[in-house]
Amino acid sequence: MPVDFSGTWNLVSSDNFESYMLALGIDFATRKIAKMLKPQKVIEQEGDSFSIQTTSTFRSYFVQFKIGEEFEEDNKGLDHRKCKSVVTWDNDKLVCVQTGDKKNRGWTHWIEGDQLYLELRCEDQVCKQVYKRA
Ligand code: YOG
Repeated sequence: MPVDFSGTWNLVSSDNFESYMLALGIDFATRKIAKMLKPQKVIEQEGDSFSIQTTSTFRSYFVQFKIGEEFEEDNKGLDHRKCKSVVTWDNDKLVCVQTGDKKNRGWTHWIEGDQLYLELRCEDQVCKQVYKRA
């Protein structure tokens, strides 16, 4: 029985987000706004089907996937670079590999206690975020 990520989660901390955005080529002005945001994630998990809605006052992003099934990601409102993404389980961690122009791009989600963790990777940068249940 895998973990259940379902729920509403609010950002409580974000480490190295600026460098992650820089690695993604996000411009200065956008980075200044983005680093002030406190996004909320609404995750729905039904068997192997997931949706993740990340909402903020500035931009929002929605993604839907099934474990092990590659999908096209447009990263609309983020860096707008298309990539081929696939999400798999690594024990109780959800691991996404985003293949495209940027090397080593992807993310990992896991839960510890009542907190949701997110590691965002791009090239040599890793941003670590922590979310708490709303
Ligand atoms: O989450 O891929 O939960 O999609 C990463 C922002 C900031 C816009 C957010 C909006 C990367 C300006 C998505 C922030 C920086 C900066 C709220 C993280 C790009 C643009 C949307 C992500 C996964 C895993 C699901």
